[in-house]
Amino acid sequence: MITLYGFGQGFGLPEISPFVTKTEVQLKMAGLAYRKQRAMPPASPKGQLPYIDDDGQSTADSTFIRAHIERKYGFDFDAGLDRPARAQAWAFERMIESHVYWALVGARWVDPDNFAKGPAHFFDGAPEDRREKLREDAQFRVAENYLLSGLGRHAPDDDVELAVRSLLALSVQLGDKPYLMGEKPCGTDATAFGALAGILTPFFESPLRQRAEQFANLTAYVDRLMLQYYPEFAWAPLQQAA
Ligand SMILES: N[C@@H](CCC(=O)N[C@@H](CS)C(=O)NCC(=O)O)C(=O)O
Repeated sequence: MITLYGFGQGFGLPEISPFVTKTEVQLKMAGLAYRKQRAMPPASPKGQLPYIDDDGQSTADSTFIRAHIERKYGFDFDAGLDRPARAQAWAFERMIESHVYWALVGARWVDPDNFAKGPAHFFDGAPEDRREKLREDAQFRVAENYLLSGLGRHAPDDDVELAVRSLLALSVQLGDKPYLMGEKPCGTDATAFGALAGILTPFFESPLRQRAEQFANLTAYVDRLMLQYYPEFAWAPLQQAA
């Protein structure tokens, strides 16, 4: 049995972390049974979530987990795609994880209002005399990573402009297809869904979310994949809200 370690529900999402969402959707795509357990990043062999335990074998990092599933269970997430299409899917994945993701981090962690209503609550259970310091330290550390990612150097507005270029690329790639690479979901759909749902969740107000909402095919895509992979989750369709 596979155990997936993640943050769990929150922020109007079935899973707080885009990377954990990616892995969870890929487990569902592969039709593998799993149980999910809450954890915090220091518990992971690589200090980040997600990680999995598969019959005593620990694998950390969403891409290595995907490789583990492909190797151990013989499931090809990109079945039906030729080599150029696989390369294209990988390039989109890297764009999402190395670029779009950081815009999401900026909106959640650096924006003071969003931080206060969201990530600050990770520390609610900490001893009262240390709680505020832990919050400040964590926000500082994430803001520093955001800066080092490159995108944070352009905050507060130009970072959104750059991220929107990537959202436009995703929107153009999706077009009026059901999935990014065609009629069937591929591995990168899990990545795109995790990041887009994380940006579009109504829980956080942000210029990034407002701009993302302008891409009607991306909002419809998130609604569709939410229903497909998390049918039990109470998600108010974005298309209705628009
Ligand atoms: N490359 C990793 C990235 C995972 C990642 O960034 N996870 C975040 C949550 S979304 C995390 O655990 N951050 C805690 C930290 O970096 O200290 C993957 O693909 O799994």
